[in-house]
Amino acid sequence: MVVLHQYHMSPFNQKLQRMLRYKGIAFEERYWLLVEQGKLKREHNPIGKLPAIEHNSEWVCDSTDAAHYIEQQFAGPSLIPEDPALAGMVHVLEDWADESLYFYEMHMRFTTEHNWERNLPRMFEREGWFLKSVLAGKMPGQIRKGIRKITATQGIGRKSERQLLVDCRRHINAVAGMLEQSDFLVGGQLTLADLAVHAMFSCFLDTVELEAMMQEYPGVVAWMARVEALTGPQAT
Ligand SMILES: N[C@@H](CCC(=O)N[C@@H](CS)C(=O)NCC(=O)O)C(=O)O
Repeated sequence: MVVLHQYHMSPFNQKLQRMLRYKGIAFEERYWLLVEQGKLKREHNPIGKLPAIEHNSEWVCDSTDAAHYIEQQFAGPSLIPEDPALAGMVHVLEDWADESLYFYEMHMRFTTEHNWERNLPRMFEREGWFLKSVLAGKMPGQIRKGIRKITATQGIGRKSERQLLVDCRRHINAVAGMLEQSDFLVGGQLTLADLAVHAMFSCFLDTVELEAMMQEYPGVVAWMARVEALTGPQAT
């Protein structure tokens, strides 16, 4: 049995959940609390990041490594094309989602005032009494400050909100362009690239501005529904 270890707010979870469902692989979910990060680092993953999968007592950390592991170890429809040119394109798009779009969604969801208010309750919904009891105190402010520091170091957190929205429109528009002649991003069939980009765009929908912006792109909305139909919980 595969165990999918996750932090519940992470967009990367979705990539692996959808992949496992699409391939028809049964899996258990284990959600870690923020306060358990020390244990996670000590016992399983020194980097301390999630998601990771556990299979045959082995941990594979990082959603990209886990996705490639799943692809190699399990049967079921392939999500990484054999053709090297298509596989290369899938890799580039997945990496763009993970290393660029991720920071936009993180910054927009958790640092802008109204979106922070909207997403904060969900951030703590799985935490135990300890974190919940400090919710009224400094904890949320500290987490938000921590996230600001991450996105400022990465770079996009130093941009104005107006510029971020210009960037995000360019990103959404790019995906809309790729979908003009095709139902999926690479090679006309569902791949890991779709799952990676879909995961970040789902988080875009958790912000007021990007939710509205996405509605201006019916091709992208239809593609999101297509990916959901093939890989959502109802698909298994
Ligand atoms: N490249 C990693 C990124 C995973 C990642 O950044 N996970 C975040 C949650 S969204 C995390 O675990 N953060 C905890 C930390 O940075 O200490 C992947 O694809 O799995």
